[in-house]
Parts: sequence; C-alpha cells; structure tokens
Amino acid sequence: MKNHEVAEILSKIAKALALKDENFFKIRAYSRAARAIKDLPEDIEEISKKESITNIPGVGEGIAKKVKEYLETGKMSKYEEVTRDIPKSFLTLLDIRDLGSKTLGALHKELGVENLDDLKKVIEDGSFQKLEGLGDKSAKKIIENIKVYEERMGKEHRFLIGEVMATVDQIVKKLKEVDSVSRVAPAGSYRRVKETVGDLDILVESNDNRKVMKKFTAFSEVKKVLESGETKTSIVVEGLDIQMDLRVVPKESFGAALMYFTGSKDHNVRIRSLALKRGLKVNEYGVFRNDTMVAGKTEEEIYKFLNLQFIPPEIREDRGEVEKAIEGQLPKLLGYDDIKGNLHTHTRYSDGENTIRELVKKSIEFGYSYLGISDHSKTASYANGLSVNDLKKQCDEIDKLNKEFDKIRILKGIECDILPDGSLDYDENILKSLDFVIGAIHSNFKKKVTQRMEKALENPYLTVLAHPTGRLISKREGYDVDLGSVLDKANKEGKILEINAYYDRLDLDEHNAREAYKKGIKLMINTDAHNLRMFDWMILGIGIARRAWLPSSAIVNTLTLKDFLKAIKRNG
Ligand code: DGT
Ligand code: CA
Ligand code: CA
Repeated sequence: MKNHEVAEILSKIAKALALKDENFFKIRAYSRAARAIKDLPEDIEEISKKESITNIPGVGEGIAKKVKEYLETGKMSKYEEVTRDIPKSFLTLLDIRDLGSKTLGALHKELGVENLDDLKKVIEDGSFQKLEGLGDKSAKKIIENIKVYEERMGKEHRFLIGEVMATVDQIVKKLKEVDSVSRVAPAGSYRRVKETVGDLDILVESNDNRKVMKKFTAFSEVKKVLESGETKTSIVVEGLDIQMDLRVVPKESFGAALMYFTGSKDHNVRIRSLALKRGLKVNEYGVFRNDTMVAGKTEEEIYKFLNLQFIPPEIREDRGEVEKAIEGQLPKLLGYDDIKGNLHTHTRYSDGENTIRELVKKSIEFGYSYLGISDHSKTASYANGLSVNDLKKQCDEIDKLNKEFDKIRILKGIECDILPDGSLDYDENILKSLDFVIGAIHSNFKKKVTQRMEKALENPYLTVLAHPTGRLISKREGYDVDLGSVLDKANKEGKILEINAYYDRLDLDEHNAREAYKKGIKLMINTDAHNLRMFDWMILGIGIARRAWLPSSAIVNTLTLKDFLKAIKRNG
C-alpha cells in the first residue's frame, strides 16, 4: 500500500513550497491532501482503480493528477520540480518534526545550515537559539526530535499495524481466490494485533503448494521474491517494502502451524514445556504422543487436547495467560462486535471532512445505536475550533437530525481543549448544554501537563479524558506526564479514559489501559474520525483492549443507549 509514501511526498512538497515562500493556499492544499491520504484505511491504488481520487475529501483535481502520476510511474514530477534546487542533505531536515518551513528558511539563509550536522552545530553553539522566535525551549525540542529521527532511521524498521492492514486484506482476498486454497490466515504479530509489526506471516491451506507459490509470486503486490521453496516463500511487498513470509500447510496441520506462527515465541515455549510435562510434543505440524499425531487440524482442537481454555491470539504473550487457561480462569474478552457507538468524531464544523448526516449514515452502517459528535473547541484555532455560535448551530442541527433518524441517537459533545491553567475551553452554561465533554491537551505540551489534566478531571463537566499520554507511535514520545497520578485522579473523580483507536496514537496503550482497568476506571474506545473511512480503525482500538485483557464490561461504549446515558451522566 502506497498511502504513506504518497502522503510523505505531498507533505514534503508542501514544506518545499513554503521554503520558497509560495502561495499559502497552495501549500495548505498539499498538506491537507497529505493528511487525507495518510488517514485512509483503504489502499489509494485500489481507490484510484475504482473511482476518481478526487472523491477523497481534501484532494483536489490538480493534486489528484499528481498522485495518479506517482502511482503509475513511481515519480511525481512536481516533487522533483520543487526540490530540484534543494540539496539532498538539506531535504533530510524536512523529516525532523517541529522544524517548520519558516525556521528551515531562516536556518539556511541566516546561518548557512545545509544538513543535519550543521543543524546540530548551530544548536550547540547557541546561534539557533538566537534566531527570531526561537529559544532554549525550541532548541531542546528539536534536539529531542533529532534523536527520535535518528533512532527511527537506525533501528530495524517496524511498521504501524494501520499502515499494513489494507495490503494484508487485499493479499488474503487474492489468495482465497486461488484454486485448491481452502483456508488463508494471517499469523505472527499482525494476528496478535501488536501496534507495530516487523514482518508479515501468512498461512495458506492447500494440497497444491506449487500452484499457490506460482500464483502468489505473480501478484502485482510483489516487488521482489527473496526465496521461494515448496513450503515457504518470502517476498517484499511493493510500496510498503515490508517482508511477507507465506507458508503452505496441509489440512491436518493447519491449526498447529497457525498456532506456531502466530506466536508469540514466548507463548509457544510455555505451551511446549507444558505439553512435555504431559508426555506430548507440540510443533508446527501437530501434537504428538510418542510418534503418533493426536491433534493439529484446528487451534481449538489443540488447546482442548492440552486441557486448556482457548487462548485468543491477542493475549498470547506469556503474561500469565497459559496459567489462567489451565485453571479455566481466562476472562471473556471484549468482542469485535460489542461496540455500540463512536463518540469521538469530527465534522466540517471543525477540521473533519464530513457532515453530521454523513457520520450518522456511516454509524447506522456499522450497526451502532449512538454517535457522538465532538469537534474541536474554540481555542483550537489550528483545527478550526467552534465558536460558541457555531456550537449552538451544530446543536440545533443535531436536534433536527435526531427527529429524522429514529434508529440512532446523536449525542452532543465537544473535544474540549484543556487550557494552560487546566480549565476547560467554554464556560459552564455551554458545557452544561452538552451530553458529554471529551477533554484533551493539544498545545503547550510541556507546561505542567499532569496538573492540568488533574485539574480538568476535577471539572464536573468533563466526561472523558482523551489521549492522556499524547504519544505518536511513529514520531513523538508522549508528554512528560505522571500517568499513575492522573489515573488515580480519574478514578477518584469517576471519569472515563479514552483508548484512541487511530493507528499512530493507540493511547492509552495496552499497558496503561490494563492499569486503568485494574484501578477500576471505565474506558471508552473511539476513532477520533476526521472522515468516514477512519471509522474502520475501531478494530485496532478493540485489539488493544483485548491485548489488555479487558472484558466488554470495562468499555462504556458497549452499553445500550439507555445504560450509556446513565454512565456518562455527570455527578455535579
Ligand atoms: P514481528 O514480525 O517482529 O512483529 O513478530 P512476530 O511475532 O510476527 O515474529 P516472527 O515473524 O519472527 O515469527 C512469527 C512467529 O513464528 C512467532 O511469533 C513465533 C514463531 N516463531 C518464529 N521463530 C520461532 C522460534 O525460533 N521458536 C519458536 N518457538 N517460535 C518461533
Ligand atoms: Ca512477523
Ligand atoms: Ca516472519
């Protein structure tokens, strides 16, 4: 899937244009399109085959043409045009977060910075800090971001699960259509829904290995075949440059192979040693007593044979799941169909791409019984936050739509900035008129984050605290926050915490979601959707909750509308 690549190149065009003092609207068009394409859960190439790319909200005709050119030729002449006179070593600087075009321009013109080493030097000798608008704080931030960048480049690259999902779906679908193939399943860290994956592992059940391998290596998604044998073929996926290992397995061993290649390795080790104690041998072909195979067709059969409860893939990490399964004490995890509403969504009133009506229809498609609208609040000028008047207009529109749609209830909410002093972004009367308030920190990340969140949690009108660590998996460490203390406060105040299902956030993550649950805090899983396609990310939030061992009772948006309304009712 080339979405990330395409988004990256568009965003670099935007920065390069800005360096050249080009027209503001032109620059914004490129950054908007970059973001829209990055957020797509569908493969842009597939979309371009079925429909016009301009159907993606935020992508205009001019940019669509350039994207098409890139998809067809692997090149974007606009990018080459705007970067022709910028040296390559300088282009790397575009990848450093928080280094905007204005600063880049000043660094270049006034300090002669031409590459990363130069940048480090001018920070060290203090001349960076003396530039207009910069200071010690910006210097510190940039030093951190350089570190993150260098780590990312140096480390063995891992992919965000959301980056690879569409491609896996596509390849699985194609494999299912191959003659003689009766089952296809992703395995490895992907099946365990880890937030990042190192490579992809796919299993196919078939009795015609050669045919499967031949068809597979000819797929258009295959960039390069690394090795191809009778049972295993490894390829590099076009666009993503991720490795995929495909294994063909006979029917009687499919469950054993699926279990083995799903891992994790530590889980497998635990299972095998348990089996040994019972005089059994477990490997990727099956379960054996002496040399006789006694199970292997399905995972269910294998766990049962070992006298274990079935262990869902998401918790196979050797964190005590095998011991619990022996005792029959595994919790029933939140199910993928249990969610009844998405409460953190944005519309055109702020920085979303869709109307409320469109979100309502999408929610009905998902079978949801409620939908929460939560656009940005008034101080959030970076995201076109709602003035008091806009908010009133939006509430009126929701009232009307609620009369029109009887299958679903639309709830009035806001994603309210937590201001530098910890207060919320509207006064009491406004907040009181809403069904729920999601509080989040969006600016001044370095200022007393813990105290601000705790103060916000004391506010009777706050319902949910969103993305409390503020991390972006691919780019940014979280805020400097004492999460333990925030969790205790949330618990004391009876507030809900969010699991943000967007694949680059997943915040809370599996560890702190578990911690929150153990303290007795209720959680809500939301997509933070800025367009319809982002509703699809809900499954990742559910995956994270399952990895945290959470039952559906831990998640408030699994409740029926009636109970949900009770759960979000404010105490004050
Ligand atoms: P990744 O790709 O780094 O995100 O993580 P995994 O878990 O997908 O690891 P990978 O691709 O190396 O191998 C897939 C599964 O195969 C792994 O979860 C467990 C199994 N496996 C691989 N190598 C070994 C091994 O040496 N011993 C055992 N017991 N299992 C292995
Ligand atoms: Ca893997
Ligand atoms: Ca692998």
